[in-house]
Amino acid sequence: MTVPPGPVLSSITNAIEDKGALYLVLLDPDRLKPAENVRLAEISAGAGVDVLLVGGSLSLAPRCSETIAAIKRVVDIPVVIFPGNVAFVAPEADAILFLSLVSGRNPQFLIGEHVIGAPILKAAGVEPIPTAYMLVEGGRTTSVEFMSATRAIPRNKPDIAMAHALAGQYLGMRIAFFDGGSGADAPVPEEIVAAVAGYVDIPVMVGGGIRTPEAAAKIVGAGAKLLVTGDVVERTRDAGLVKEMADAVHGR
Ligand code: 1GP
Repeated sequence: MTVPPGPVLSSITNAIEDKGALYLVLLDPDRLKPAENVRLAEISAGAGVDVLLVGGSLSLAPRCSETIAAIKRVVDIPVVIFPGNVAFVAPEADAILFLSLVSGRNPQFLIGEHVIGAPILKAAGVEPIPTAYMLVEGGRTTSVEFMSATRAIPRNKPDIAMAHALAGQYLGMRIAFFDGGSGADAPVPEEIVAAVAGYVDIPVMVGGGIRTPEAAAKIVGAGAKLLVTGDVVERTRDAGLVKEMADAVHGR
């Protein structure tokens, strides 16, 4: 029996068909207070962002649920958890990226957190979106790399990236997410994005170190269907820039 995609994944798939590529903004409850993230959510939704991600690497403050509940009261675009670990599970979210850190060899982040989290998600009714998560060297040691005790894929090894994404697809994952980590010096190379996008059948998602509409357009031009920014929106809080980023992703 094939498990059908849930409503959020279906809406994302349909929106990709419609728009070509989608723009996702990441809000981190550890970095900003709930009210500040709500403001960024409003700016994002008003500027054409397609999906909000909420999460990060640590969850030092137990604010994920509170932040998501507050965001859900003011925006109607999907709110999806981007978890660093099982502590991020929040029943208020529409869905969660059910990430397996396939670029690493740490069983905790390949399957361990998932076994703890799966029954919690089922009880909470949060849709899991099975996602192959791959770190790519971004020029500095990222929080994810340190917290997961894994190594990133070298920037000059598209063949390694391709094999990981295909393995994720063959394991049934629905998205191949390549991340340079928040604040990466440089985004995931276009060569990697193009090589993977031409090789696998699942949508390629890219994040980490994307700061300009031009950089976003290049990554989408290389074949990314889902593009994530966090840091630049958080730092600038500039609705005009968010709109320019959204337009670049949507090819306008
Ligand atoms: C990090 O891909 C996200 O996991 C976002 O990265 O904060 O650098 O935009 P930035």
